[in-house]
Amino acid sequence: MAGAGISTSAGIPDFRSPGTGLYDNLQKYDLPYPEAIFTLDYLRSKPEAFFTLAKELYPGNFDPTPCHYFIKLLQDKGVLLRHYTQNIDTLERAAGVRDDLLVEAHGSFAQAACIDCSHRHDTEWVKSQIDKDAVPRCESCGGIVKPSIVFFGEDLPRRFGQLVSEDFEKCDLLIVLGTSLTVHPFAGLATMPKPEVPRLLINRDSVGERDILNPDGFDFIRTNRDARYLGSCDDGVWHLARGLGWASDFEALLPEK
Ligand code: CNA
Repeated sequence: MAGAGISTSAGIPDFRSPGTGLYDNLQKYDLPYPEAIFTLDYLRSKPEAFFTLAKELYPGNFDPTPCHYFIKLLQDKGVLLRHYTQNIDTLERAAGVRDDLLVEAHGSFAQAACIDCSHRHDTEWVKSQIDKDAVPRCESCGGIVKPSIVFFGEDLPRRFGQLVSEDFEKCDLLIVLGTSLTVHPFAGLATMPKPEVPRLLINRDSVGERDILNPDGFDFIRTNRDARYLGSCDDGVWHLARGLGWASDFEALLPEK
């Protein structure tokens, strides 16, 4: 399972890293609070803010990182049961992770619909509007056309709920990459493997640790079950690839510089 931290080395800011994260750099939008940019109420009142950001983050503007290619390597080795991502940048697809092995839990830019009448719109047209700094408006009712990324308060795609129980029944290792584990229900996936199943966190800082509010969180000190690599995701997956004897296969997947 992964979050924005696997894409920061591609040049896409995450939400919460102090200084570089989006939440520290949203002053130009004059938001009442940072998360407002991903709420329907704010979208209705000031759509320009979200669409300016969407233009910046639009797929096609960035390349996958070594960490994305590591996920592809797990797929090629036949050991990837599923990749759950919170990211909306579609860099997993760009690295070659197959649709059937991917759950884009917070949606993506792959579809777009009117927030009032749900009428679907062509994504190329939506992109062309965003590119020229226009708010895409529904041809049927004039409502705002939003890419199918999940806003706060919206339901996750059906596929997420459909796959979670069967996947975590089978999961025999969970790797958690580049996420602060603060956005629910996604963050709860970290507590879903069976109690004996090992969990590995690769992240800049330690997150998701066990406490009174999170009794099934990681315990890196008292158990052998949970392990952490504190550093960059790209470095962390390189350590893993070398440890597994896959360094040359990994190297072969990476595009030439
Ligand atoms: P977050 O809350 O911003 O947390 C990111 C985590 O990654 C933090 O713990 C960072 O310390 C860590 N981190 C950042 N860079 C690295 C790195 N290079 N190596 C290792 N660790 C790193 O982001 P989450 O994904 O946890 O929050 C969920 C939100 C963020 C989702 O709803 C996403 O849609 C949303 N988001 C997505 C993108 C994207 O698609 N790339 C970008 C920004 C935000």
